[in-house]
Parts: sequence; structure tokens; C-alpha cells
Amino acid sequence: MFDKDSFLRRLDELINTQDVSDVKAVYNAVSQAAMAEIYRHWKTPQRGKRCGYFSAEFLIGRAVFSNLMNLGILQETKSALAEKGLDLYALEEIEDAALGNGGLGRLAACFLECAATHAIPMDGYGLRYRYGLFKQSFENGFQKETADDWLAFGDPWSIRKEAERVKVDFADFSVYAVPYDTPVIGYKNGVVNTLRLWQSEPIEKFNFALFDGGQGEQVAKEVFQAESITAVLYPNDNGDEGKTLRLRQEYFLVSASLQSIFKRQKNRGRDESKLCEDYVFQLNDTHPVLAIPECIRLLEAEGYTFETALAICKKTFCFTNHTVLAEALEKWSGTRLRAVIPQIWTILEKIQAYAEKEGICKVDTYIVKDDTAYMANLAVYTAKKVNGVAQMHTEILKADTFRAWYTLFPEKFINVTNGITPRRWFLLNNPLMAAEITRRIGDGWETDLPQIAKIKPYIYDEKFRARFTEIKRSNKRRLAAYIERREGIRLPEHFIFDTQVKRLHEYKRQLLNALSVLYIYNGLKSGELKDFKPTAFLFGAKSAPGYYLAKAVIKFINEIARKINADSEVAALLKVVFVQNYNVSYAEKIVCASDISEQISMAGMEASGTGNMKFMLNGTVTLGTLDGANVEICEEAGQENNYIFGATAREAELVKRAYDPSKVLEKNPALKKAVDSLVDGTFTDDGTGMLKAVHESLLCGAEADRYLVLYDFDSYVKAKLSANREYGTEAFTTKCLENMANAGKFSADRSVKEYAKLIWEL
Ligand code: 26W
Repeated sequence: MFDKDSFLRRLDELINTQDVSDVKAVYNAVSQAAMAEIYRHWKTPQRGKRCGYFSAEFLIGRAVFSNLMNLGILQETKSALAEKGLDLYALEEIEDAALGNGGLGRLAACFLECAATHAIPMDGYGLRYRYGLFKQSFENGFQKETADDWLAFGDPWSIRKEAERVKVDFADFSVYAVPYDTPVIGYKNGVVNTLRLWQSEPIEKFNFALFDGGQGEQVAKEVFQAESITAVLYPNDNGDEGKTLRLRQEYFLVSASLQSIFKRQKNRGRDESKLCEDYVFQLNDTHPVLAIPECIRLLEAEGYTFETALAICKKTFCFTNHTVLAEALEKWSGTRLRAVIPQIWTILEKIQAYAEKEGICKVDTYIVKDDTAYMANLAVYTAKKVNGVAQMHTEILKADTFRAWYTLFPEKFINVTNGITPRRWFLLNNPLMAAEITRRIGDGWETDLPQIAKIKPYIYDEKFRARFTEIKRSNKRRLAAYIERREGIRLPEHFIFDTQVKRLHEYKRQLLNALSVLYIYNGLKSGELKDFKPTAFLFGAKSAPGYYLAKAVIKFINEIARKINADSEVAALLKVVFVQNYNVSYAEKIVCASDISEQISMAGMEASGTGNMKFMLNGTVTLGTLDGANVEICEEAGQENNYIFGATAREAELVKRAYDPSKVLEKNPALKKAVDSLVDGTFTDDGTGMLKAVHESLLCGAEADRYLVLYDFDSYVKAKLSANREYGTEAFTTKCLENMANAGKFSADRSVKEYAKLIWEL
């Protein structure tokens, strides 16, 4: 096990010899001392099957607190630093590692932690982007993006493995892939798995001799070209851009990962036909699906026939789908593939021909058709198992997205409902509540979350309830202080904190929330809305930089916030805050301080959601639609303990067949007033036309109000106001506690174990 004394001795030494007036130096001392100990446990075992989790995104967040907690030295480190007059929490200045966009990337990070915690042999393979997801600020209410220089504080948790670099070939040039290995530390169990992130580098280090030869410009170009591959994370969530650099990233990731795995096999004396006995590769959405033809290419290079190589792949790859949005299902044009990775294009054509020979030739099952490669089809065709991420999502995959495949291969399809790690999302972010629970039911629940149900007998215990309310209050105080510092807005702690934090997307319907806030504001002004309890509406969301309507919604909400926060008439009742640069670390503060969790996507659109689970576990009620994992949250905690509204997925589909959103406005003047404010001069968008574009998206054209914002408005407001009415009552507190006590299913410990058993067969 971890040698605490040795760690503390080394920490002491480092602190005494460094200039610790600088946070970075403290950070280095803590992480170096920890890494020295981690090293002892960190060896890749030579035996047994492992899962390689291939993902273009790992949204790790801040590693230091979570690592110290999992090593069991969080308190000791805090005290050791305090003795030197240093504050461990000064390390909150350290940037998140935001090597992911949202749900999919954060899920990958949670899975790594959970696998290590349960000694499941799973390693992550990803990309070491020089710049992660952009930093967001608001200028006059508009989103502004700046580079996320996450390495400014160094990367003390990773180790560069120079000797294990591999070469990746493109048609026009080659690059080195250099691995950086980061330890993934299990919770107090001594297990260390590996997250291997690849960095692209030029083959020819800057060669000054070439300058003399007049080739300086060419060399500079090549260095730039090589380094550009892992320069930046694509900031799109649920939207495919189909760009060459992105294609290079995807191929770079899988080629480097597979080459290093093949080398390891050779070193162990295992031949490649044993691949499926030693490995299973989980493809996290379509982004790493080029691993399939790349694996075939590498096997062919070892002398296997195409047919044998494909057969090996069919036993080794599994695929997770994370979205049903058509625009997110990746495809690549043959022209682009031939220009960048012609070897792979040839193999894709061979796979298509082979599938046709097997009789797979329905319209919706083409892997290559009309000079286009369909990555999801390739994945489903090859994968041993295909899984959705919540029950409802998997049903939609079978009935709709992959319908044709499901008739061909029903046995491939399986559901694994997502989860979250309760260590980061409860123990770490809500330590007071975690301590209170341990005081009542003992420990063990931290790694076996269903045990949290043992708290049920205390739900009606007055002291326990009082403690819950008190802790929530103190979490609110902490968040309010942070928001005041960062956003300059003061939130009174007796307000209801009603929160919607997630990526900005039309289907997630932040616009619906915004319109309801306006509706409430208008109601308070006119006096028609009575007995409204003071509420702070919190928003946090990044928009993809090129997603015009999403950016317009950010501007709209910021305009609403400005107006409401400046109106002294409603100051005692209403506040609106759109926090800047919402990220993992911000989420840790927000989730445990919220009373109401807004999960309001149009039913049938959100594959699962995982934010919903984080709020639930922290004792928050869901105001939501029957979408994604919300359905299972209601199954577990009781629909009567949440505020559910809106069209179901089935209804939504029916409604959309003959839907006229303007009819909804005719019948609802108060909603019309809120919608009109987009264009009647109530707000300005500085002449950009953005607000008008939002208005048009609701009312104009064949696709008007695609996501049924107006259709669901009425039932949404009713649910929202009933939550507001009940807040502060005993009934409301009971609902919060029922959610917390029934969150057991949503631990990613359960998810990862299901993968290990049903999919990976470890
Ligand atoms: C090619 C561009 C692109 C980038 C990211 C397409 C698609 C994505 C992801 C699939 C988007 C994503 O993060 N999906 C989310 O995955 C979560 C984890 O399973 C789910 O909880 C969310 O519902 C889903 O939107």
C-alpha cells in the first residue's frame, strides 16, 4: 500500500528546498512527492486480458485533489502544508485538464477512476492536446473564446515515454507519436492503471544544417504540420465537421495506440492471433473507429490475410454510441481519405465488399457508398457488442438509428446505463454530507453506492434532515462567494438555486429555461404571479464557436440576466447568473449547492445525461423531461419525487408530424410576450441579428421549433412553479433525500462492472 510516511518526508524536503511563495512550486512539490510513491505500484501486469478504452476525449478536470483523496493522503497533505503556513486549496488555481467537450469525455474520465477503484484492468488511450477546450468569457454578453493553456502549470502527473514513441504515416508526411503516461489511481486500493495520451512531434527535429542549404522554410513548415495534429481539441459537441486535421487526429490516435499494443504483444511473445484473448478495445463513439481498418492493416503487415484480420477484429472491438443526432454520426469522403490515409481507404473498400458478400447490403448498412465512409456502420458491423448509454437510448438505437443492423444482429445490442464516480462527485465535492452519511451508516458505500440506501431510515429523522439543510446552505454560501468573485453577482443564500449546466445545444433547450425566466419576471412585474419564492437561476454552458444559434441563446440569457439583476423591484425575488467558463471544477462547486436540477432536453434527444446523476446524488430534485437517464432516475427515486413535464419521446414524434408553433403562441399571450421580446426592442444584440435568428428558429420555416420549446412551455412552467411552491416544505426536503438515497444505480462503478462482465468478458 501507499507509504504515507515516505510521501510526507519527501514532501517536507521538497517544500523546504523550493520557493513556495509560488503556487506552482507547491503544486510540484505535492505531485512529485506523490508520484515518487505511485511509481512503486505502477507496473503493467504481464498477464490477463485488458481493456483498451479508445477515446478522442478525456475530460479529467483537476487531478491533484482527486489523486490525493484516492491515495488516502488528502487530510495529511493539508495538515502538512498548513504546518508550513501553506493552504492546500490554493491549488484551486491550477487549470483543469479539459481534454474533452462534455458528457462523453467526462464519462471516459469517470470510467477510468472507477475501473482502477475496482481493479478492473482498463487503460485509456487518447490525445495529448496542447490546448484543451477553449476558455469562455463574456464580452457584453457575447461568448468569447481564448486558448486553454492547461500546461501553464506543467503536467507533473504524466511521464513522457520517449523510448516508446512510434511513427505514424500519412500520405503526405510522417510524424512521431510520443506517449505521455498518467497514472489512474484507484480509491485507497493501491491499484494504478494507465491513461496514455499521444503527442505528435516532427520526425526531423529542427535541423539547422538545412537552413544553410536554403531549406529552412520547408523544415519550419514540417515542424508546424507535425505539431498541429495534437495542437487543439475540436470544440464541437454533437456536430461533425469533417475536416482533414480532425481526420489526422483520429488516425493518429488509433495508429499510435495499436502500434504500441502490437509491440507490447511482441515483447511478451504473444502472436497477433491471440489479440482477442489479451485485449478488448472499446471504441468511445465513432471518433476512434478507424482503429478497425488500422488493426487490419497491421495484421496484414504481419502476414495475415484480410479475412483472418477482419475475423480477429470482430472478436476484439466493441462500440459505444453516445448520440442519436444525425449531424453527429461521422462520415468521411473518399476524396479526403484517399488524400490522407490511402492504405485505410483501400481496406474500407475491402470491408464493404466483404460485407456485401455476407449479404449485408441494405440501404442503411453501407460502410462505403458513393465515395463516402460511414463510421457508425463500420463500427456496428465489426463490433462484437454495441451499446447505448441509457435504457431509452438503447431502445431508440434498436428501433431507429441502427434499425437495419438490429434486425441483422440483435444479439450485438446491449444497454449499459451511464454513471458517475461518487468519489469526485460526492466525497470530494461534498465532504460534509459524505461525512454525515458515514456517521450514520458507516463506510463501504463509497465504493458500493447502492449501500447509500441505508440512509433511508434517517430520511424522517429530524436531526438528519436539519443537518442536510444546513450542509446544503453552507455549500450555497461557498458557491455564492465563488460566484461573487468570478462573476460579480451576489446571490443570497436563502434563495432557491435552480441550475442548468451542460453544453449549449438547441436540443438541450436552454432557450426554454430562458423564456420561463422571462415569463416569471413579467409575472412578478405585473403582479399576476404571486407567492413566488426567491430564486436564483444559474446557467453554465459553452457553445461550439461556430454554432450561431447556440451563441445567440447565450447572448439572450445574458441580456435577460442584465435586465433582471438591474431591476430593484424584483431584487428580493429573482437573480439570473450565467457563469463564465463552466468546467469540471466549477461543476464540483455548483452541483452540491443546487436545489433544482434542470434536465429539460426534448424527449428522445439526450442519450443519457450524466449531470442529472451528479445532482441527484447530491440531494437535488430533477425538473426534467422523460429523456435519457432521467427515466431511470424516476424509476429509482420515484417520479413523484421529481418534477416531470412535457411530451414523451413518442408524443414528441407524433406532435412533430403536424406542428404549428404559432398556434401555441395564439393561445398563450404570456408566452407570446416572452417570445416577442426577442424582436420587440426589449433587448439588444448590438445589431448582430442574433436575437431575430432565435425568433425565426422558433417560428419560421418547415423546421420551426424543431425541439418543441413552445409546445412544452406550458407544462414546463407549471412544473417549475410547483417546485417553487413546495421548496422549503418538509415534502420538498423529503424529495431531495429520496433522490440521494436512491442514487446507488448511477455510480459508474456499476457501469464499468457491467462493461467488464457483459462486454469485455474480463
Ligand atoms: C464529431 C463531433 C462530435 C463530438 C462529440 C460528435 C459527438 C460527440 C459526442 C457524442 C457528444 C456527447 O458528449 N454525447 C453525450 O455523451 C454522454 C455520455 O454518454 C451522454 O450522457 C449525453 O447524453 C450525450 O449527449
